[in-house]
Amino acid sequence: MHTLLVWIVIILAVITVVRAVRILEMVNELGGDGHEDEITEKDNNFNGKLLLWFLVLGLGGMIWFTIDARKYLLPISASKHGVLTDAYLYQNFALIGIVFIITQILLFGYGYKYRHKKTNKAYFYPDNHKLEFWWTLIPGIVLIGLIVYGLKLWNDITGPAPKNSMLVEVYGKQFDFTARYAGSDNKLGNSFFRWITDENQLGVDEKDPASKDDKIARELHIPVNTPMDIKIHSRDVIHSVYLPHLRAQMNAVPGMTTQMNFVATITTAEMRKITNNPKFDYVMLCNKVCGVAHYNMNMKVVIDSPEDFKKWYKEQSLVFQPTETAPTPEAMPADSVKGMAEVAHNSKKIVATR
Ligand SMILES: [Cu+2]
Repeated sequence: MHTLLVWIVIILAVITVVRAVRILEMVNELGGDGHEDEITEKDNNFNGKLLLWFLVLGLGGMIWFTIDARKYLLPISASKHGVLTDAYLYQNFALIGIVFIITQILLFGYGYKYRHKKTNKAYFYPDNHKLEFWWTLIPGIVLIGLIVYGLKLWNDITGPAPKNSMLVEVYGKQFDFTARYAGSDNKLGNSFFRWITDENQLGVDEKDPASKDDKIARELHIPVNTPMDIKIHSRDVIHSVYLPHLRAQMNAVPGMTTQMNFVATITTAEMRKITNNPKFDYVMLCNKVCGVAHYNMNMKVVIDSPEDFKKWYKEQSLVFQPTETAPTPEAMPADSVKGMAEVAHNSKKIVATR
């Protein structure tokens, strides 16, 4: 009842205001001298000054917010290429910022300077081909330069990794990541999604000699200053392997292998000192909305000194424990063996394209 009364009062108040405005308009129409709509010199000066205020407050606000938002930025990049991509980002910011500030000053400054005055006469200047040529050519060249350099950075990160890189597979599924290290032969054993079982979560082929020394881990440990070759797979939907502190990201796409490579330069211990946060940990996040628990899909990442990495690596378990017998394509029921042979054949093709 109370709410209803409040609404009735609000509606009546609105109707009253609308009627009052209408009455005022009618009074003006009847009693005015017919020159209310004419824009005076005073109006133009006022609007010109408003443009200047808009420039000052707008630009000042933008600069203040930009400086204030620095606290939300990531700490210094912990990868070699990240330093370059950060520099590239700031070069873009600087260039866009300078052009933005100059054009806004010209836009609002001229809006004020050439506000309407009765004594002013417009100067007719339809075009200038020379000017148009240069203001098209120069930004064009600058943009092409930026894009070509950006593509080069991107290709370095996503192209083939250096020869001596450590090979690691990151396998995403709803809603976690698993890492598989290639071991001393630096070759990942053949894998295929139809070979996935409860015991063989990544569908690795036990018969493949390359899989004998593959190790599985629930944390991604990275030795510092070592080139890493990361091969990425997904079991179900599209996920994304996102390492914000390493400025690295690549989608995990079902049915194909994606890759990225990087060299980590700052260990977890060093980054804790840099960020002044003794609890700091690197993290790998899923960056694609992949389902209900997407928000919680992450993996702890540790950048170790080479000694710490060796120690940790020793403790990790092999994909196939020598004593256990995990199901293999050949150990499957007889009617599925033929299908599996085809699958194995096809998966060889997939591997061959990696
Ligand atoms: Cu995901």
